[in-house]
This record gives sequence, C-alpha cells and structure tokens, in this order.
Amino acid sequence: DKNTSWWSNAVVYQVYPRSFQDSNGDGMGDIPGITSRLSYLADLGVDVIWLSPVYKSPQDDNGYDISDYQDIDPMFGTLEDMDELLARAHELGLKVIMDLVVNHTSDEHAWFKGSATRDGQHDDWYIWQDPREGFVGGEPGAEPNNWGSYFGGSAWQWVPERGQYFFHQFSKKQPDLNWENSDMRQAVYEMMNWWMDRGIDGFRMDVISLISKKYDENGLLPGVEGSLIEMREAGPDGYVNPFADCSDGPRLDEFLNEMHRAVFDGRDGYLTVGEAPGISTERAVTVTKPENRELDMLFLFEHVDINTYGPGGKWGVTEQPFRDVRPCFKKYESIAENGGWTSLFFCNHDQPRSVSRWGDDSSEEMRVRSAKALALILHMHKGTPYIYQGEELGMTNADYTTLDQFEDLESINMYHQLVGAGVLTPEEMMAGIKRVGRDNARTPMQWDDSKYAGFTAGKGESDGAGVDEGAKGGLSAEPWLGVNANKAVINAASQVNDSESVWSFYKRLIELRHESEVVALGDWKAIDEDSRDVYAFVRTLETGDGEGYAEAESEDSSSAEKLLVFGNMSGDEVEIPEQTLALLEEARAGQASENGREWDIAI
Ligand code: TEU
Repeated sequence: DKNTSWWSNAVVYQVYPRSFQDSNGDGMGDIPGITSRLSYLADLGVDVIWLSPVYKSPQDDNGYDISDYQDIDPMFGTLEDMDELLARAHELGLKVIMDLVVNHTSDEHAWFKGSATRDGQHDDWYIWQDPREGFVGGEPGAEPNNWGSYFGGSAWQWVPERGQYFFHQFSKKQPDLNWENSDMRQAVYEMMNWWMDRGIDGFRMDVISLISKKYDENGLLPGVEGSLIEMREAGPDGYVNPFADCSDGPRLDEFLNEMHRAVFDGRDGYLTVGEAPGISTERAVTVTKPENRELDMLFLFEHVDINTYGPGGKWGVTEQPFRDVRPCFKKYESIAENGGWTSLFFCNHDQPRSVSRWGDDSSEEMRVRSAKALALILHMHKGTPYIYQGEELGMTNADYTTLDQFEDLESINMYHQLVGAGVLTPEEMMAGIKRVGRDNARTPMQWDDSKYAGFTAGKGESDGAGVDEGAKGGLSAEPWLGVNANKAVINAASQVNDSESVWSFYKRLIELRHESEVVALGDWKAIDEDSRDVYAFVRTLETGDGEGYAEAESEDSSSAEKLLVFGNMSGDEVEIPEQTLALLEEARAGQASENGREWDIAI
C-alpha cells in the first residue's frame, strides 16, 4: 500500500509573489524577482515551488480573483517572464506548480461578463437566482436565501442588467462558477492543459472542495424559494454560513476524476494538491488514492481551525494550544496508512506565523528554539511538507498596531461586520486580527536588514532612477505592506551561513527526507499520547524480510529501521515521558550493540 510516487520524499515551498521579491522598485513583488531568488530555494534544497496566483486580476483578493487565466498580471510581469522562471527553475532541478482558482473567477472575467449579459454562451456558467417573490431585486430581503459570504455581507450580489443575483462564497468580486455546467468544466480543463503544455509541473487547487454544491432534486439550493432543503439557523450577524452545503458536495469525486482524465492522464512527474476545507480524513483517502485518479494530496484544516466555530469565528479564539493539534495529525497520518497521501503544513498565506501562534516569539532564544521544534515535528511526519516563505527563517506575525496598517479584505470586512453586530468588541477583534489575520503571513520577505529588508529597493534607498517604472497607477514605491521591524534580527542574510540558524535546521530536515527512507515512507505511530507538553512519535520502516512487523515496541524489530522523534512543545522545562525515555535508552544502547538495528536520534 505504500505510495511511492516521485513526490513521496519531496518538500514544497510556497511563494506569495507580491511579498517575495520586487525587481523593479514599485513596492510589489514580481516574477523576475522570484527568478532572481531561485538559487536561494535550490540551496535550501526544496523540490517544488508553489506560486500563489500571478494571473491577470483586479487584485480584490490579492490575485485569488482571476480575470484572465491565460495571462499574467502586469504587476507581476509577462508570460515571457513566466517562461523564463520555468526554464531557470527546471535548470536548477526545481518544479513549479501554479495556483488554480476555479471555484470562482473575478467578476471582471470575460466569462462572467458574458454570463451577466446572457451572451448565449456563458449564461449558466455562474450560479444565478431570482430575487425572492414580493421583493424588488437589490432591496433588503430580496436575496434568494440568508447565506453570508466568508468575507462579510450577503453571499448574493444583485446584477440589474441580468435581473438576477449571483452567488459568491468569497467576496462579491469572486462569483462562484457553476460546476454543474459541462461546457464551463471543459473550458477549465482546456486552460489547465494549456498551462501544463507550457511547462508547469502541476497545480495547487484553491478551495477545490467547494466546487460541488448541494442542490435539491429540482436543482434548487437550500433555502431559496421552493427548495426542498431548509435553511439552517442564522448566526448573530443574521447570516447562515454556506460552508456545510458547499464543501465536499455530491459530485466532487466525479468532477475531480473527470478533470484527471481530461488533464493529467498520460502525463507524469506532475503534482496536484487540493485545498480541501471540510473534507474528512476518511474522504481524503478516497480523493488521494492513486487508483481513484483524483488528486495526489490535500490540505486539511482541522489543526488550524481548532475552536473556531463560535460566533466570532477564528477572530474570537484565544486558546489554540499546540497539544490540540496532535490528534489532528494523528488523523492525517491515517490517510497515508490507508493508501492515500497527505500534505503537512503549519503556515500559508491565510494563516498566522506558526512561531507566533504555537511558539514563543517574545525572546530571540525562544523564537529560534520554538521555530526549530515546530519544524522538526512537522517535517518528521509522513506526508509532503510545505514551507511557506519566511517560515524557514522563523519569521513572526506582523508588528502592526492599528487597523489601517492591515490590507487584507477579510480582516477589514470582518472587523466591520463583527464589531458592527456587537459580536466582538473593537479590542477583541483587533486582538483577533493581530493573532490570526492573514496579513501576518503576507509581510515582505526578510532577506536582509536594510530599510525594506531587501524586498524592494523602494523609496529612499535607490538612486531615484526608474523607481516608479513599471508601478501600477497610484502605487508608491513603499512596500505594499509594511516590513516587520524585526528584519534587523530575522533575515536570510544572517542565517544562510550560520550552521545553528533556523534556516540551516530546515535545510538539514529537507536533506534528511531526501536521504532517509524511514522519513519518507516509514509508518507513523504516536507514543506518550497523554503527555501534556511533549509530542512524540516513532517512524518505522521494514528494511529486510521481517514479515509481520507492525508495532514500534515489538521485540522482533531486527529488520526495521526506526526513527524516534520528540519535541517539548511548551516553554517549560519538562521530563521526557515514559515511552519516549524507554525508546531513547534502548536506542542509545542499541547503537553500541550489534543487533543490526539502525537509529537516527532527533533531539
Ligand atoms: O482560501 C480558502 C479558505 O478556506 C479561506 O477561507 C481560509 O480558510 C481563510 O482565508 C482563513 O481565514 C483560499 C485562498 O487560500 C485564500 O487566500 C482566498 O482568499 C480564498 O481561497 C478565495 O479564493
């Protein structure tokens, strides 16, 4: 049952293009900037780069609102720049996967414009619904049902020219595509093939678990006029969250399998990873089992969504201790055990920095120690680890203090909605944004300790010539989002040549995965599960013909390679728990003896 695809020992690095490297001094990261930093990534040792969206976009949601899938936004460069990046990456042995955002497009996409005007070709490519009977379209109460957008306000937007509402789970500039329409699906597959043929190595698929919606037998969404499916109860802000009726819908497997046949059959060396909020671990097995020909692996969110289901959602959560993450990973690890595969991540562009969330970033010593502990724990699991830019430096949450320093539409919209409805006080909401707001991950990459951390030459540091060249109208040459003042201490330049740095630690972890089969493929088993602070597990790989080997503690382990991994995930001094200690002592004795057993010890 072992999944031995090429990526089973690979590590993926996520680049958030706007914040990675600016090459033309407009304060905005771009594709030539990424290309100029590829050797840094090759040196770190990662195998694959995932680029967040660089397509043409009005940038309402930083590129997750695409107006042309087959073009690059001028702010990031050109298609030729993209070709150049691919060529250079491939030369360095790096694969590149792109973000595929096909739950929705921008409302400025030609498909949507055609749909809004009923051009005869795109009429049903989006999800349209009449106003409620007795109401005039656009007036309060006329919305087809009470669904609220994840980014605030109603999930329905009135379009006078068509005389109907369209559905959007995200912002009103991100209309959901209608996956029930097969012409639309074919157009998506065609576009994907166009990119694969151009030389990319696969896709990270944005909210791919949300594409199939739940309809009643007459094709009506829950709660709309005449629907056989009733509306769930609204939250204190008056809205029903549509998530339960959109995630892991009835036709998801069918769509993913159809996509596989249309795009990936007959190709090899590619990677597909689906962002899959709302998918259970059991369902993840189905989606990622190679024989089902859907996706290679998924991002699951249980470990970052702990305690987020109260009225204030993630914004009102103050307690997310690391020990609550452990049972989530236990479930994720069962996916590989059952023939599927999983991805491993703590950070991405939507999440706070892990070292601030679960570690201690209040002193330099503790920041470094917690960044390493988190890295070790994540990277020694079975699955494919993802590093989010700057995580390999132990970058922290943003140091902003006021709302106007934040740019993210989710944080800003939800501030007004939740504070306006009295769900959270302004102080509670601000604390929430500082703790979990998405901009925490989006501050410019800290390359060095110069004024703008080496991210951009920017205002005041360049000789002035060409500073604003290539800048989009109205943009100053300041970085688009404030640089964290701790760039003075936390930056790549000070870490790459320091063998004790967080960066060097990541590099060693990546090497270990490449070199050691037990890290890539060994079975996973938690030990000392009742320890409050220590997270410990054992990886085991049969190496000989030691048939029937199963338990880490088994006596007959002469033909197995084992790896014991444990970390104190608290700031306190604690004792090594019982099972871990026993295995550690056994390992130390075993190293000296001649029982043929091989051990790696990670402390
Ligand atoms: O995110 C989807 C998603 O699940 C988010 O709602 C996420 O949980 C939330 O941002 C955390 O607060 C994807 C992209 O990663 C995100 O950047 C986009 O904004 C979103 O889809 C819409 O495309």
